[in-house]
Amino acid sequence: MEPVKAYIGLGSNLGDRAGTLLQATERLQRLAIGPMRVSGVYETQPVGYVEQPDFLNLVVELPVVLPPLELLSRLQRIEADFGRVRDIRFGPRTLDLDILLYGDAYVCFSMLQVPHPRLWERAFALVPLAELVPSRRALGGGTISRRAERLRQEGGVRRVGDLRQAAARVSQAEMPHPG
Ligand code: A4P
Ligand code: MG
Repeated sequence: MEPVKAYIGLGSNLGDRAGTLLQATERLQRLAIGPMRVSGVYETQPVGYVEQPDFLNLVVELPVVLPPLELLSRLQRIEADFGRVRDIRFGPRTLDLDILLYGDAYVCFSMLQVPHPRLWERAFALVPLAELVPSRRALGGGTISRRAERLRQEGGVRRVGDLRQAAARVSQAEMPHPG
């Protein structure tokens, strides 16, 4: 099978969000056949269920030779490994992994639709995706970058730096004061 670039959206709004995302990207790298690219990290207001903490979101580009459903099941295994803290039903989650794009393919199974059906309306997915593939076509015409810019203006997403910076900042804040 020819390698395909899959774009995975990561979200976390429970526990050590940046640490979880850093570890999750390390797990994702192991699914790839070459180096992955990683967007910046964004702090985003919750969409859908609004009574929950803010998310950290980012997107990775993963060169894979896994068919779509196989990729989904690998992602679900990773989610489950991080999901043990998830105890509130329908509540916030330690880790959410979504397949946003799978090459140029349209995938439509009952358990998997790609491009992700809600991608085009969601700044928390589209703004980081636009860092990786700005000039790709978006649904309804125009580029991903144009569409992301329009969504960004509605607010609710703020770039907080790259992943390693974000993770380092958290662990520093949690370090006890000297003396
Ligand atoms: N599924 C179908 N298509 C896909 C796909 N392209 N990628 C199915 C991944 N999964 C896909 O997902 C439910 C089912 O979707 C899966 O079993 C799979 O077969 P889930 O992760 O169990 O549940 P969920 O994520 O809560 O549901 P859903 O409907 O996927 O929600 P979303 O759309 O993922 O939204 N606000 C901010 N700011 N940031 C966020 O990251 N995330 C959500 C979850 C809501 N609000 C958010 C964020
Ligand atoms: Mg999901």
